Amino acid sequence: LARGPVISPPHTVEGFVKAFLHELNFGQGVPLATSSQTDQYLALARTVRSYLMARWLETARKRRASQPQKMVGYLSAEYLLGRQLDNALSATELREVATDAMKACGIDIEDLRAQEVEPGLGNGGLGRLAACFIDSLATLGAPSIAYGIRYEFGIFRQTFVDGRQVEQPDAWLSSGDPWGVPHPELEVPVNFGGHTERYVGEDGRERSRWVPGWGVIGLRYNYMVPGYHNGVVNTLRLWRARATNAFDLHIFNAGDYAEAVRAQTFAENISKVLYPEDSTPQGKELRLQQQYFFVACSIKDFLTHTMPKGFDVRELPERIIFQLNDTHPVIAIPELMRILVDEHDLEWDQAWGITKQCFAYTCHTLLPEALEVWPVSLMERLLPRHMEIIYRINEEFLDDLREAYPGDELRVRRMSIIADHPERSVRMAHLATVGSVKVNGVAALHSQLLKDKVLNDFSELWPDRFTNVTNGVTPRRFIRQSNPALTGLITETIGKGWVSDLDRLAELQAYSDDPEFREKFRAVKAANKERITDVLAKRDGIQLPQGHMLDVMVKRLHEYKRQSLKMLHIVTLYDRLISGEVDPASVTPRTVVFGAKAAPGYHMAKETIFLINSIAKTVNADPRVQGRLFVAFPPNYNVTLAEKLIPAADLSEQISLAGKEASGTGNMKFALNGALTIGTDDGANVEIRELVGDENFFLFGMDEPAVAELQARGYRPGDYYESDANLKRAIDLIASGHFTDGNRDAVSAFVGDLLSNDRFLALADYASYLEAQDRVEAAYADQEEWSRKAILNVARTGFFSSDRSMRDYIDRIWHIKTNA
Ligand code: 26W
Repeated sequence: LARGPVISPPHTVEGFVKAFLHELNFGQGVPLATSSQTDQYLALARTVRSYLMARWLETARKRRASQPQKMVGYLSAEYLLGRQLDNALSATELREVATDAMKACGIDIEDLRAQEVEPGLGNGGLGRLAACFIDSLATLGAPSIAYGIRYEFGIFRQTFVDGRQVEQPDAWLSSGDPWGVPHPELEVPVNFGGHTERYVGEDGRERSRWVPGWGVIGLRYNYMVPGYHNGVVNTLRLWRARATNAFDLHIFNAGDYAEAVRAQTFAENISKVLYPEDSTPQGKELRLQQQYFFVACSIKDFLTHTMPKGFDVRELPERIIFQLNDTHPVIAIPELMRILVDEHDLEWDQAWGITKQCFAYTCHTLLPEALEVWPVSLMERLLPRHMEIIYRINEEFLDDLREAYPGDELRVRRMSIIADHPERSVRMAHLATVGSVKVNGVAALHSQLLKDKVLNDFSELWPDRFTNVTNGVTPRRFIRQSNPALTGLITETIGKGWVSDLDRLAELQAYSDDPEFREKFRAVKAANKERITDVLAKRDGIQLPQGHMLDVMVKRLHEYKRQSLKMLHIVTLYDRLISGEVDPASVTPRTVVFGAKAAPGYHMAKETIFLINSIAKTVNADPRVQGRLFVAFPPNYNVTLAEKLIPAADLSEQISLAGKEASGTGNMKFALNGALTIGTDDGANVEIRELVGDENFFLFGMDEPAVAELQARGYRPGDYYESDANLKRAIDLIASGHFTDGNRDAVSAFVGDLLSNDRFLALADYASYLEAQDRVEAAYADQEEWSRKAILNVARTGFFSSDRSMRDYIDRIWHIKTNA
């Protein structure tokens, strides 16, 4: 029995009620009669968790019993998970049982669902992508483990005070962590600081030894990642930092109790908070500590707990591939070298041969300022042995380069892992590229630009190392859970199975001309609009007008994404209406919804938030545009809100400057939920347009070569302002203080930057954007045609399932076998 299958609580209402009451009574310690909604939510979550746990143990047992298989270790500093309850219920087919069980206890499960605080352990695209990927890996039954950090505070909660962003801490753990399974007994020591020593071993070989200055302990928390309807439950393992006993003992013995407690806090700081920057790394010491902390814990954990005892490290490349989610975990490369050379006593060359095969690197950006670099001085202080190892990796790499490109010292310097200017520092993207089997971008255009621009020297040297894997999103969360109405319609039309085989959406194409199907499709949209109306009323007291086209722009606030261009469009629409230039009855009523957090230190982004709020306030209060134009900016856009908002959208705004958005994943979610895209030729927009067809996509703006050419010629935003009357009127209206209670000073910096700098060429694309928006209005006026386009967007975007992305990684990068 001990080796047999794990016993799960029965999948019956009675069984579930029993398990729930057990959790409520003996976990929460309250009787049903006096329990609060928090008690009930926690007990429900733990009940569901016990069902997951049974499958999790079973998955682990099967893997142990089968032949040793190569695994993937996904290393990511961020996982933007979103709420867990719904996902767990639908993956395990427990939704009905749980709903009925709660009803039997006199509880509406909806009320409990609303209690859950989402774990927001990520900033935006990169973190959400990691969450979609682990969902797909479990659904594919891929042998994998995901590693990250259990931040005590996730992405800040955004509030608006007088239209300006104010950040509040996200204490997501304060009402308990029912999904996390802690293992405090499994401590992983992690060292920092100190110095290195040279010594000669018995064999006469010279070696280096790290004498660390201090250390912390990593505590393991497991989160279960259920596959969809396949019984598989994988692991997301997040690390929490704690002080070592030796560390405090030492100070306690010195008699300084308060100092010892302070030391404890110092160590715990490492997993305290997620850095809210998602493009400009601050080069903060604590961030490097976080990176090394979780990477060291993860590799150690893999080698000591996942691999059998006494296993030969020379076999590592047949047993593991670590996927590096951007450069944040790249310190893993020198860390594995250190383990092989210093702890397993391998020769350098042999260790390097192994290490190079154990990593693959995904780059998620094209902005030069987003590429991480760490000052050598900081590295030497915090990780002296790793710095030594990086020096040696670089030396040998530069030797090879000089051989390959004799006399081309300029190229050698460009490619060096160590930069000399403006400060001696380690270029993490270079280290990642040198130490990986594959380097990939996240959409076709992005991967091409990586090869041609950002990492051009490297792709010339190693053309086969570079590849593309276009991003994807999980249809479980972003269609099935978030859009039950559409899910119902799809299933009744093409049958089951599409949720884990999204290419089957293509079968919907046949219905795009069917009037009855179109009617039902519009009813789905209308129902989702009603739902978001309720949500925003309850959540924020926002009263959305009804019967409008819903135009949505949700993503992090960044200049390259060009929320400011959307703003100029709104001001133009408003100006047309108040100037009497257009007949109000002839314009399509439109509600624009924004959602965006700005990095707390990003001044321009915060000014943009203030301006959007100012415009919203003015527009919504102006009787002249009532019923025609409305602007909503609900604060604290997160995964939970996205799940309600995206299914209701008619129009998806994907308007980044061409060549700047690596991929985008929101764009995919909108298309899959039947919104049409207005977008530039950027990131995955390119592939969306190719798939849905030109006639079902509103393209505008310069493409990447045109952008490059204009910038080479010298871009002068003022010229566009002077020569385009619409643009001039919009900017003048903002500058006049019309939206800021007459206060021109409040907008002068913003307007000044737009007119003299405009780094992301918003003014250059304005006319084209306006023209495309006019095409949108005309198209929307014909609801039959619009429905056809929207249906075809759903039918033709099955490619963007993250299941397909994961299969791509599996087949072309990882070379692992799945159990499915
Ligand atoms: C502070 C340093 C830093 C720099 C970059 C932190 C985080 C980043 C991320 C790479 C930013 C990010 O999330 N990039 C987005 O990744 C998505 C998933 O691949 C893409 O779809 C988005 O286009 C890209 O902006």
